[in-house]
Amino acid sequence: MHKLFFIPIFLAFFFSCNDGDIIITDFNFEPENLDNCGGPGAYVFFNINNSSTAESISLSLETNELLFLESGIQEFVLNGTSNTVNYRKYGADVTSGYFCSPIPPTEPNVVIEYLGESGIAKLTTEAIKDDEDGKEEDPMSDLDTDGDGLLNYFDEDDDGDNVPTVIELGTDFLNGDDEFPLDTDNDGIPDYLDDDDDGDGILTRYEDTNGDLDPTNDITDSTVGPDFLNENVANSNIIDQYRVHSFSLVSNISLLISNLLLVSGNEEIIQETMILGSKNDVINTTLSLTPEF
Ligand SMILES: [Ca+2]
Ligand SMILES: [Ca+2]
Ligand SMILES: [Ca+2]
Ligand SMILES: [Ca+2]
Repeated sequence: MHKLFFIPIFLAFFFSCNDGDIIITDFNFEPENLDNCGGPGAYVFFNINNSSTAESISLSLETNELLFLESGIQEFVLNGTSNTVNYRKYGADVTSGYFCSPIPPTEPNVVIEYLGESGIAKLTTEAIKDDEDGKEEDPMSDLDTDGDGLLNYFDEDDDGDNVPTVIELGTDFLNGDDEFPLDTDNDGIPDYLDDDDDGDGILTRYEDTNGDLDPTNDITDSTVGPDFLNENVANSNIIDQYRVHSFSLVSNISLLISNLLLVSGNEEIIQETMILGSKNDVINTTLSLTPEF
C-alpha cells in the first residue's frame, strides 16, 4: 500500500510505483472551471482539466436540501455512497455533458479512477438578495420590521401593510427631490415603515374595502386619494394576509474538500485541501413567495 501526500494543489506530480508503473497525477484544475448541474437529491459539482491529460474531479451529493439559497458554509462528510468524490483520467477530452447527461455516457473512456474514501466537502454560498424597492438597505442587517421572515433588504413591503415600499417612499424621495421618504401622518415613522399611514387608527392593511390585498385601489374621496392615506375615512376590512412578495436572488459558490482520501485499488492519494473552485451565478433569478401571516 502506497501512501502519497500531496499538499500543494496545482502542481503536477510524477512518481514511480514499486512495480515500475508511472502514474501522472496533474490535479491541475483551474478554480474558475468549477461547474455544477442537478438539483435536490442529485447535485453534481465538477472541475474539468483538458489542458494536458484529460482529467476531472467531481463531487456528487444526494442531499434533498435546497442548496444555494442562503449564505453560509455547509459541510458534507464523504461516505462513498450518498456523498461521493471521483477523480478520473480519460482517454480523450471530457465535457460537462459527461456529468450532466441523464444517461451516463460511455465516452470518453476512463483510464484511471480514484474514489473519495473520506474527507469533508465544504460548500460556501454567498446568496445576494435584493427587493429593488428603491430604498438602500444594509444587506448585513437582520432587521425585519413586519416580522414576516423576509429581512427588510429583500422585503418589498417592509411594514407588511400590503402597499409596496416603492409606492410608500413617494416620488420625491425616489427621484432625489426629497431626502426623506413620505410620512403622511407626520408621526416620525415614514409610510414604508408605518402600518397605519394616515394615523386614523385603522391599519393600512385593513383599509382594503374590496379585499384584493391592495389598499391603493380603495378610494372613497378621489380628491384625497386612497383610504389608507385619508384620515377622514376609517373603513375597516380585517385582512390578516400578505400579498405575494418578489425579490432577486444571485448565488455564488466556492467548494473545497479537506482531508480528501482518494483510493484506486491499493493506491491512495491524500489531499489535505482539494480546491474544486468557485462559480458565480449558480442561481440568478427572481423568487416569488407569499409570507405566512
Ligand atoms: Ca419583513
Ligand atoms: Ca408597505
Ligand atoms: Ca407615519
Ligand atoms: Ca389608516
